[in-house]
Amino acid sequence: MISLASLKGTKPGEEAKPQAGPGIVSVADFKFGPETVVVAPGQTITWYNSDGSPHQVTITGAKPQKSPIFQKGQTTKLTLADAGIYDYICSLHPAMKGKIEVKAN
Ligand SMILES: [Cu+2]
Repeated sequence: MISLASLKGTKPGEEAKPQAGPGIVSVADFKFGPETVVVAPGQTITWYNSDGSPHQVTITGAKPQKSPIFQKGQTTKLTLADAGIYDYICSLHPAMKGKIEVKAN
């Protein structure tokens, strides 16, 4: 029997790669892309890991948040309710830096 996962070209434990779009950040070659993601308050931000290495998202600053560690082919998600600019790093690789801009319309 052909599993749905193999039809999508994913391996067990992997998710389908989300299409690039609002709130989607790809993690590849130890970089977050785009480096600054712009979302509305309460909009989910989804990171997709294309690297062989696990990664993680830690929002630093006044309102810290930590995502779970996510492996190759997996996503992690965070939601921020308040407008502002949030710097974040990967706690496993602190040289990896990104920014989230939460902007009310
Ligand atoms: Cu990392």
